[in-house]
Amino acid sequence: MGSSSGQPPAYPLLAYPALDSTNDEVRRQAALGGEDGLVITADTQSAGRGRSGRFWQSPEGNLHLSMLMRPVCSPERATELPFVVALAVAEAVAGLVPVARAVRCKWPNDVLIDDRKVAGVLIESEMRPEGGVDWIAVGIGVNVAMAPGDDEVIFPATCLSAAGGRDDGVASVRDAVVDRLYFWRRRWEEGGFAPIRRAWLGVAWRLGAPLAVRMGDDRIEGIFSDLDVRGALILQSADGLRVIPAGDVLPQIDGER
Ligand code: BT5
Repeated sequence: MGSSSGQPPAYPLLAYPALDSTNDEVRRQAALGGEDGLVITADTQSAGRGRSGRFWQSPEGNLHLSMLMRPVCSPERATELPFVVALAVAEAVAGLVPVARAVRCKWPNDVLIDDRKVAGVLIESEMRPEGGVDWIAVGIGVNVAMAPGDDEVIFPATCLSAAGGRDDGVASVRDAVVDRLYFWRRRWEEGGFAPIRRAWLGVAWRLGAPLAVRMGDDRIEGIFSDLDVRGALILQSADGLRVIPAGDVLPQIDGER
């Protein structure tokens, strides 16, 4: 359970060798009265998941972390949180790989190194029966030592070690992620979404360039021109501006490679 320096971490941590999913453990801990800021990690997950119930490969050597948050904002502003988290993870990752590597945020909440996905974020929450948010699970997976092969994933993946990252172990990646998470969350609470949106756009993957997005059965292409005030993706497509609240950015547009 120690931190990378051998000292106990400066934040509440429950570190497990194995779990179904760290997000599921947040749900259990929340029911037991777990407090805001509690960090849960598992060396491996048997049922690690991505968005829309997709599977998240969770081998030992990678970081699987969830933070329990008690309500941080009004429910209408929940769409802002993924960007706060992605930004924190991107900054942590950028501090761990050589500066020549391009660390970017892919809409809505993935982190890429040189066009390959190194981290994903899954945010889940539950309401109180009487209304209002009870808890939020901020789930983060960072590929530290291993990444799935290209034939196993919808978007090519990489890991910190393949990107020449410092080999200080998972605990140091965990500490860096938690540190940046606290920092960006405070920034968001104090300054609202504007500074988050600005910083995220500053490291956005393919801003100003053609992008293809899958939304349900639709595939939309256009120039990635902006992020709206709620975090929706704005594409300049052949038939005008398209505002996309949710979807998957594809690795390439038609005609590429
Ligand atoms: C995500 O979903 O990127 C969110 C992943 C969140 C994982 C963390 S680990 C800690 C916490 N506990 C959990 O149970 N989950 C969170 P999405 O954008 O839907 O991407 C999922 C897709 O990425 C899969 O369908 C695969 O194609 C691909 N994939 C699976 N494992 C991967 C990995 N380790 N690295 C890169 N891509 C992966």
